[in-house]
Amino acid sequence: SALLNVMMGAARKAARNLVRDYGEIEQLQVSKKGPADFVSSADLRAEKTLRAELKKARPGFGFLLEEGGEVAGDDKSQRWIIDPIDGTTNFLHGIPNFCISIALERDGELVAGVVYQPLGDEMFHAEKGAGAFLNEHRLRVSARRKLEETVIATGIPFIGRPGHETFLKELGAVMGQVAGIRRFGSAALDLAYVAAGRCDGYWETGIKPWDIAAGIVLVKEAGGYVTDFQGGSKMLDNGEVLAANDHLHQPLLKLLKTARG
Ligand code: 2AM
Ligand code: CA
Ligand code: CA
Ligand code: CA
Repeated sequence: SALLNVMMGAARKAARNLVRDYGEIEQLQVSKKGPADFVSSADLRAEKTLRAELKKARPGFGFLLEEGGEVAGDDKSQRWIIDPIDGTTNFLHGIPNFCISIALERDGELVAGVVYQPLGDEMFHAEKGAGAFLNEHRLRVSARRKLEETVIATGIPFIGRPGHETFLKELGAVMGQVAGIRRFGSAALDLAYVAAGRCDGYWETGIKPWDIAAGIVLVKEAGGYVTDFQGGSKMLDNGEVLAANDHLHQPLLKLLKTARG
């Protein structure tokens, strides 16, 4: 669609500089926003490009940007939710698992999402009602039903973030039941992997709207379920997310709830 083309075009443009910067990581200016929350000149430049491109194509829309915060638009009903680099720690360490994440929220509902992994040239995209895709291939969540056959992604709380004790309980409960657990370091890509059926599920807490907004659209359009830990849809508000296929979502939710006590 025209909308997705705008989003994908912006992502590709911002990605060109990211790929260049990735090869010259030592040249980047890096500062800390929190105990382990790094931001580099590459994050800021990517965000600037995304903002300019999207503004050019849809002048009235507002923004929610990881680095720039909220920017009101004339059109109060539509805003972009953007993470210019999801997986900055990976990016700065020369680990290729990072992406650009762009979602469109309309009347409080997520209606389109793009997650672009530039080094693998993997463009995940989805629009509400029109399915999810990786490049031109239609995506479908995994069909696995047996927990013991599943690979589940998660995020480990970093220094300065609460929830370490609770996470260890969750991990203890899940690791005893599944084939494997993965920690890739980009929430947006974790959700894209669930949409693609590469991972059977993903959970994390303490996550921000720009980490998951686009990925949520991908998983839903690939036939999966995404909820918070109450089974509701307040993921953007409470920062809890559990994504899985329809067979595994309930069992995983139960496991996590029991573990948390
Ligand atoms: P980021 O790279 O955009 O900051 C992985 O668990 C998720 O947490 C990623 O989406 C990552 O997004 C985010 N993250 C990693 N380290 C972080 C930190 N120190 N503070 C805030 N968010 C962080
Ligand atoms: Ca960050
Ligand atoms: Ca992020
Ligand atoms: Ca980021």
